[in-house]
Amino acid sequence: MVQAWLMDSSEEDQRAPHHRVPPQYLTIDDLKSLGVLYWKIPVQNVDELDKLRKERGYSYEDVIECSREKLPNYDEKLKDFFREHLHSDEEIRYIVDGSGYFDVRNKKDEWIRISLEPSDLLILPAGIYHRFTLDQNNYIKARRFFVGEPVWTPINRPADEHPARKEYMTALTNEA
Ligand code: KMT
Ligand code: NI
Repeated sequence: MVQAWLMDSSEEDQRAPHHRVPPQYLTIDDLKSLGVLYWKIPVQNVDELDKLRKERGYSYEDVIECSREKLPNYDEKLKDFFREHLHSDEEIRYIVDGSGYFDVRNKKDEWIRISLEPSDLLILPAGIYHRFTLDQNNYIKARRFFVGEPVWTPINRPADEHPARKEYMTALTNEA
């Protein structure tokens, strides 16, 4: 099962797990309450992925492979991924190889670390502050989905006045 936990406050090695002591895990429902959606879809289960794609209108798809060999401007890109930001659209990643961490802010503005591996599909809602890092395995390959023409632009924090942020905050407040 996907693991998610509250991070400690150490700024050291971003690729380390950064558990609190003792570890504090979160459930998929905890993630859901932040608008973060998760599915485990075995790589051979093409039908389930297809169904989700149709339901959510994901018309665009490509693949991103994060390794020094495969990702152009590797160092710069990884630095940008780890800078806290939001997007005006969902960020959808389906992991097919390797592993990595998506960090998202909870309602108390603490970091939650979500550990992803093959078969994990994660959807971050538009407007959530987040970041990504490789873990100590230093490799991930993911399928990216998008509704329409993709926009990958990160909007770095602070972006509290951004319409997507405002909408996200409203959705969070209305959530029970
Ligand atoms: C992103 O936007 O942060 C990424 O695409 C990271 C690599 S995909 C797991
Ligand atoms: Ni992002």
